[in-house]
Parts: sequence; structure tokens; C-alpha cells
Amino acid sequence: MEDELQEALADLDEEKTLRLVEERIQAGCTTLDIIESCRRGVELVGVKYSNNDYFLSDLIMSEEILKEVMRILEPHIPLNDSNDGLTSPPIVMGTIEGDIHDLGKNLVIYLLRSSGYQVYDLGVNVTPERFIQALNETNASILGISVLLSFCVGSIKKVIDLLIDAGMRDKVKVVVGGYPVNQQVQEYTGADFYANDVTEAMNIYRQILEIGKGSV
Ligand code: B12
Repeated sequence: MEDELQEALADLDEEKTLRLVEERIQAGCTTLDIIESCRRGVELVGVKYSNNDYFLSDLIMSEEILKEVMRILEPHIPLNDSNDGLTSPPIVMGTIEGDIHDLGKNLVIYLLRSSGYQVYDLGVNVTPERFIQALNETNASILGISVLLSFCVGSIKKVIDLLIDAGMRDKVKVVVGGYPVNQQVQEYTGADFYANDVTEAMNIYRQILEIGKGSV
């Protein structure tokens, strides 16, 4: 089915994209559905970039449009005041070493925080050692790692190897997310879960946090 919003973003038509986002909010579409249409739109931007139809400046343009979309959406993201998050274990998140993509990670963090969860954001280009240090400092038992560049996937495996070496592997659930992530990446890195869209990401965290009502 054709998705006008996805196409507008893929065409880097900022005015149309923002208008369609506003219209969908008015029509009662969920923020998660709107975000997913936008994510698919920038995925097409990526395809056009790979085919040399778009350039780096176009990737930057898609970033600018996505940021504007988030500015419009943020006040509409429902706050969950169930207090679930306050009794849940903290979550550490970051983008892996070598990679500076952070829009997807920031989005997931925003949604988790809106649900009341405590998230420590390590930012981008995070070394495997820094992830382990942060887990020790925060006592977090959930680690989210974002990766958009395929050649950075190897560093995620390094994080998990370090967890094993430190005797921490069975105390930490590792979730990997981002465009190139799939079951093979999960198996190769040894992560517990993977997600490459926002709905899946939120479902996985809810699932882990449900189990974690006891201990994760
Ligand atoms: C915008 C963009 C940029 C922006 C990034 C801005 C920023 N602040 O993030 C800029 C212009 C800086 C950029 C730079 C580059 N980019 Co770029 N970029 C993109 C683009 C078009 C969109 C990425 C994006 O923001 N998507 C929208 C978000 C919402 O989606 P998402 O990140 O997938 O996140 C969702 C899920 O994956 C998941 N998720 C994400 N993280 C996590 C983490 C956890 C724990 C969980 C549970 C879930 C989760 O939830 C999110 C919400 O739905 C992609 C194309 C694509 N297909 O993704 C290329 C793309 C990722 N870039 C690419 C490349 C090559 C580069 C550059 C190397 C280009 C260059 N020549 O310099 C540099 C790399 C710089 C670096 N060292 O990192 C390639 C990577 C190819 C590959 N397979 O390795 C892609 C795929 C484009 C392409 N087809 O060639 N890029």
C-alpha cells in the first residue's frame, strides 16, 4: 500500500512531510505509526544514496527533516504515569564505536523515558570498554546498543565478549537495534534480542522489564 508520508520523506519534501505528520496527528494516528512511516521513508533515502541518486547532503537533509518531525511529535507522545519504570532496572544505551548515527537510538530513549524508565544515554561512538564501565557504574541489567553501519557490528560482539570475560553475561540482557540488525547479527554478536523498528523495540523492552519485575 502506498504511504504518502513515507514517499514525501523519501523525496526529501520537508513541507509536505511536516504537513502530513500534522494531518495524521489530527486524524488520530499513533505516534509509533507515524514514526514508522518516517523511518521507512529515510530507509528509501538510504537506498537512493546507495544507488548514487542521492548524496551525503541528502542524508543530512533527511536528518534535518526527521528532527523537525520529532519536534512536532514529542508533545503528542503519551506519558505513561503507571510508575512501572520507577521499580524497573535502569537501562544503559549507546551507539557503538565508529558509528555516529543516533536518531533512532534517541527516539527509543525518548519513548522509554516517556514511559517512566530510567535510561543512561552514553551517546555515540561508544567503545566496548565504556559500555562495561557504565553497566558497573549504574548497576543496569539491560544494555541497548544501536548500530547503523554494518562494519561496526563486530564491536558489538566485542562488548558481549567483554561481558563474558567479566563474568557479567548472565546478569545483563543485551538488545541490539538499528537498520542492519537482523537475526544473523543477533546470533553473530550473541545478543539476547534485536529490533529494527520502534514498535518491536518497545515490545522487547516491555518483555524484558516484565520478566525483570523479579530479576532480569
Ligand atoms: C540520517 C542518516 C545519516 C545522518 C545521521 C544523523 C544522526 N544524527 O543520526 C548522517 C548524515 C550524519 C549520516 C552519516 C553517515 N552515513 Co548515514 N544514514 C542516514 C539514514 C538516511 C537514516 C538513518 C536514520 O536516522 N533512520 C531513522 C531512524 C528512526 O531509524 P533507525 O536508526 O533504523 O532506528 C530505528 C530502529 O532501527 C530501532 N533502533 C535504532 N537503534 C536502536 C537501539 C536499540 C537498543 C533498539 C532496541 C532499537 C533501535 O528503533 C529506531 C526507531 O524506529 C540511513 C539510511 C537507513 N536505511 O537507515 C543512512 C545510512 C545508515 N548511512 C550510511 C552511511 C554509509 C553513512 C556515512 C558513512 C556516509 C559518509 N560517506 O560519510 C556516514 C557515517 C558517519 C559515521 N561514522 O557514523 C549507510 C550505512 C551502510 C551500511 N550498511 O553500513 C546507510 C544505510 C545509507 C546507505 N544505504 O548507504 N547518515
